[in-house]
Amino acid sequence: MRRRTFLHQTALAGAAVSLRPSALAPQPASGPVVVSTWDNAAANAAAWAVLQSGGYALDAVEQGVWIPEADPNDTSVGLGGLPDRDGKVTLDACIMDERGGCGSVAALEDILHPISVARRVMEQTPHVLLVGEGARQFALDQGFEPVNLLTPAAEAAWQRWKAQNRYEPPVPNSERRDLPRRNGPYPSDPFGFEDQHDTIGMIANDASGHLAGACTTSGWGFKMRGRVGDSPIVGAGLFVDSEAGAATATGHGEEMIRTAASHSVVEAMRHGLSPQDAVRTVVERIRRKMLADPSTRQAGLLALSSDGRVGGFALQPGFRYVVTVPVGAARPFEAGHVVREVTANGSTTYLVDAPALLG
Ligand code: SD4
Repeated sequence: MRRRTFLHQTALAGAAVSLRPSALAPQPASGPVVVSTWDNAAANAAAWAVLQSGGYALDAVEQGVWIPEADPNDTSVGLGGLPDRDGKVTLDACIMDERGGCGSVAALEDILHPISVARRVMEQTPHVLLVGEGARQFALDQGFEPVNLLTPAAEAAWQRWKAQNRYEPPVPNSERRDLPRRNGPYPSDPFGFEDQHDTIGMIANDASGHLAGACTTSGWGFKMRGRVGDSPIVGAGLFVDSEAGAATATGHGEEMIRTAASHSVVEAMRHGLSPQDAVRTVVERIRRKMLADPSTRQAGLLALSSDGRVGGFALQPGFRYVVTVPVGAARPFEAGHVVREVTANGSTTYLVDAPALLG
């Protein structure tokens, strides 16, 4: 019996009787799979370029998230990210491989690709997490060039924010640049800034069955100096365990940290839940444990099982994700509305509107 099949069946055998596999459950993927938060199709394409040629999942997720990190128009990842309330762009990132190896950086300044610094932490130090000036010094010692990450547009947004100087959490779904801001069904932004947060969480399975994940962000726009979100926290913004699967999170990081959200999703899969049931279960838990008004928060979770099935679920409507699989492969997800489907370079990429608890 193949090892994965054995693990899957063992997990199901140990699960409660009510955990019947859904009749809609997709078949395990027959090739690589890459899944990312929000409409990060360009990042999936970069990851696919690695996976398509038989490359390593860890390289795929690292190179995939380089795309938004280097995009000055993405206002919350890497270059062009909105600064903290003192005007400094500070970055959080985490990476994990199929062995459970992990590295992360938090509150890192002046470095274009925090994900690659996180990988160096994993590969070149005995540690998991480096923060602030120590992380910056480590990056420079490793040969990363210092760059100014504060673009004129982000600085102008910060100046506008300072004029109002209201310190409140970001609006849910502010990543959705296509949504009407003022009169639509989603709450408008009290600051008048449309993109206060954004994060890419990417999880992937390569053709050899290696799982990996990466998560990178500049966090809340105009956050308190020193604030660290869930993205660099292993188990909160990202978790990978080849025996069960991988998960990543986006939205209000404090909620993810309080519930160890990504780890919880992977544990749910380990105990036999499908990826879709796992993300739903954990969003329900986040909602139950929430101290704030849930209508003011967003939590979006993605899961990829070790046999290549995908789940996505959110607290509020509006969370989207992108999945890329080989052309001709069955859809690896069982729920959600497909907004767009594009076939290119031997792959099909689906943009999926995730189901939501409050939707
Ligand atoms: C954070 N979780 O820093 C990140 C922000 C985010 O979509 O995911 N935005 O809390």
